[in-house]
Amino acid sequence: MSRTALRICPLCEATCGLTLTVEGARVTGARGDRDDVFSKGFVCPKGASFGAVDGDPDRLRSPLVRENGTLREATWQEAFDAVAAGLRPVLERDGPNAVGVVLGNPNVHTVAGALYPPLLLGALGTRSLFTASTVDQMPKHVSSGLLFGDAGAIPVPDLDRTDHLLLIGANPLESNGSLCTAPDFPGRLKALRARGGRLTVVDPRRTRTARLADRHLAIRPGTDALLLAAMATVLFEEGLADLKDLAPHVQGVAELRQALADFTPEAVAAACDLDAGVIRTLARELAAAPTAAVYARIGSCTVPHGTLASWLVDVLNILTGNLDRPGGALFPQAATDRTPRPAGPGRGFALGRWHSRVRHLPEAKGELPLSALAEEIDTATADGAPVRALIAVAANPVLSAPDGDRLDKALGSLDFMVSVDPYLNETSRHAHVVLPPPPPSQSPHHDFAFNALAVRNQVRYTRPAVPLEPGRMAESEILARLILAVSGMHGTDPAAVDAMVVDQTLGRAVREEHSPVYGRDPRELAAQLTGDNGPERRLDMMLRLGPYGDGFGARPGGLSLAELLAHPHGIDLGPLRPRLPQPLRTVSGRIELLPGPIAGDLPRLRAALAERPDGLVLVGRRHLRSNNSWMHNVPALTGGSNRCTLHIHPEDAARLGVRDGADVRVKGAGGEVVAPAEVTDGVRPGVVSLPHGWGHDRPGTRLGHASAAPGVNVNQLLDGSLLDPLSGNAVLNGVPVQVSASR
Ligand SMILES: Nc1nc2c(c(=O)[nH]1)N[C@H]1C(S)=C(S)[C@@H](COP(=O)(O)OP(=O)(O)OC[C@H]3O[C@@H](n4cnc5c(=O)[nH]c(N)nc54)[C@H](O)[C@@H]3O)O[C@H]1N2
Ligand SMILES: Nc1nc2c(c(=O)[nH]1)N[C@H]1C(S)=C(S)[C@@H](COP(=O)(O)OP(=O)(O)OC[C@H]3O[C@@H](n4cnc5c(=O)[nH]c(N)nc54)[C@H](O)[C@@H]3O)O[C@H]1N2
Ligand code: SF4
Ligand SMILES: [Mo]
Repeated sequence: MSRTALRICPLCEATCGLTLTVEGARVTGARGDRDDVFSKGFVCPKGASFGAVDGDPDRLRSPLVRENGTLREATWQEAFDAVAAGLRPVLERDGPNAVGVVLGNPNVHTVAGALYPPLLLGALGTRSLFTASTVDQMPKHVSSGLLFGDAGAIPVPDLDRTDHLLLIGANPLESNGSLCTAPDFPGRLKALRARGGRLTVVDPRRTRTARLADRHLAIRPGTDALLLAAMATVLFEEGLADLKDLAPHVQGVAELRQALADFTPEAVAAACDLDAGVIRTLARELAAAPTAAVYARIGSCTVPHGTLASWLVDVLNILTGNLDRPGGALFPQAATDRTPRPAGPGRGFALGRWHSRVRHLPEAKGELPLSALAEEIDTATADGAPVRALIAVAANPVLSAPDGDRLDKALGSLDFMVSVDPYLNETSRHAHVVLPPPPPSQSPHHDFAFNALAVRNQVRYTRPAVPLEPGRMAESEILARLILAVSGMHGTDPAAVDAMVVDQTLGRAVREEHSPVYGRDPRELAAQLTGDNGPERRLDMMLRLGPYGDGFGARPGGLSLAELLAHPHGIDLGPLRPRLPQPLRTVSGRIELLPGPIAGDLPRLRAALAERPDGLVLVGRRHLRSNNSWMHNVPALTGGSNRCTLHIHPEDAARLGVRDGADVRVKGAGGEVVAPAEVTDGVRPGVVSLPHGWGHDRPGTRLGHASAAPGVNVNQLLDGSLLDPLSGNAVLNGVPVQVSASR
């Protein structure tokens, strides 16, 4: 007997609604949910393979505990006993910073990953926090923090209404979009063109997205900040800067103009390897379009000037009056956002409040660079203890961060490590305890992170499609028990963690004058919460306190968990709306166009005007059927064109004597790898491309399919020294490499 169940897809940022076919405890099929208010039936090959991803036989079914050097299956009780016994002594002996936390990408795709890691960090009190953000979008957080006073305030291009999209360093036809949640991104781009809109793509590779565009500019990697600065300069020079309704909310226009004056198209053209006239045209078109948005992603962030490029994206949206207006780039308003407080000055955004121990790298948003994790473990210094224990949740930094070999060794030297991970992989193989979460079909879903980045305001919640199998533990309970273990409360009822959050949140809300529950009794409010468990009650609380909430009766008809459960295909909350000045948290209460740290970084950009790399540089790429490091174990998603090959332009291949299909040796500062060449003019001359997340050839993993076709780890070419200084983000694109035919 089969039945169907709804499940929001957690496999990328597009958050499509799926209709699963379920037989017993097994998901045997997945298609797009045609009634989903947001995705309207769209599904990609990954979503369609949900059943295979979910049912991968290599997923761990029970905890593993290390005994005499080897991992053996254990009970949950034994596993948490071992966690408490392993972590508490390190905390007590060496202090909180000796316990590191690594949070990986899937945390933004799970309910548990949204609700518990902040509590875990609070319980530990550690500053040794490393996440996937510093190999990804930290530059965007820093630029938003500086411009708007809130690192979480990220404007999203209004894909469905814009007349003009300048898309930089992103390939949504493969990635399905990032920091821009849009199910069927390809369809939305096609619709933009069909309604007469214009699409320009800037990418050193002629990607599937580039092939859809009106214009493709194959920029030299790492130089987008120069291009964008030159566009801003053209707007000023030619009198095209027009802030429109934004003007009263912005300060620093004159200072900005002066600071960017020498970045003319003529000055940047050679470094970017673009025509100065084309750069002028781009700026004029952006200004002339009825509405327009500049949007940039991985290729603009994971580069030496990542924060400046991220900042300039918003600068261009501001200078053309396109920020915060329909058709431009707007701030979404998610259903679980905090109750919007009245507009006005805030505390601003601080950077570098503390520094890493070894290289003295500044924190950003409370995080240290993932590139510094290995040295924070393997290097002793006079000030403070090294990281001696590690908690990794949904993270595989041995493959996703620079210099995996060094990190691999460092992890092997830890006194204690725990991984919350469904797989025994390159990273979790070092753990003393592995705590496996259930597969997605057995987990609830709500997009805490991505609804705040979505091109349309909407809200959806799906309960587990399949009941927890015997012996399984929900990921929220795993994380709650981990929090209790590090707090010295091992064995306490994990529901206490959620109850504490509810108490604290409601206690705060009733004291906030702008809250719908101001002055009420928190115990009376807590008694009204519904839900089957702690996470559901917390979701109910957030929804009811949030911008669309029922305010616990203060706003009848508003959102609550019950309301969401009554709408299994979701609730549409309308198109993005202008919100300024409410989101601003800067000290001035305005958009600070030229923040001090940015101004301080401009001389480095000026120096880049003269840079001309003479050798090859490396960029990454993603394949539609991939997802970072953990989907190579699913046969349905591997093979075909999804291969770990080095893309190289025919001219470079001919010059180096590299033949299509033959092995090539690629050498970088961190090491070398050998991969088959794929000669293609899809990549520009002077640039080679390898995908990331491969290199599944280390012993001691349980990845049957992936280890049979392991590929190579591109991040071994990096030594971790190249960072964007303001954000600590790793430079993963535009990295100098030497390529030679391998004999
Ligand atoms: N060279 C290069 N390197 C890159 C990038 C690049 O473009 N080029 N991209 C970077 C980017 S953008 C990112 S986000 C990072 C990603 O790097 P990571 O954050 O390390 O993420 P993944 O590689 O996706 O590994 C995720 C881990 O989570 C586990 N997992 C899967 N589902 C769940 C779950 O439901 N719960 C838990 N607890 N665990 C789960 C997987 O088994 C795996 O171990 O890689 C970065 N590295
Ligand atoms: N299929 C699939 N989907 C994914 C993922 C995946 O691994 N596979 N990962 C998910 C994650 S964690 C993220 S963060 C998103 C990322 O989403 P995207 O940002 O869309 O990621 P990419 O496909 O890597 O696109 C980055 C593009 O930047 C280009 N590029 C490289 N260097 C430069 C440069 O200096 N300048 C410019 N202008 N372009 C440059 C590359 O050629 C590449 O085409 O994708 C998510 N979705
Ligand atoms: S686009 Fe993303 S969210 Fe949608 S089905 Fe594919 S993997 Fe899932
Ligand atoms: Mo990412």
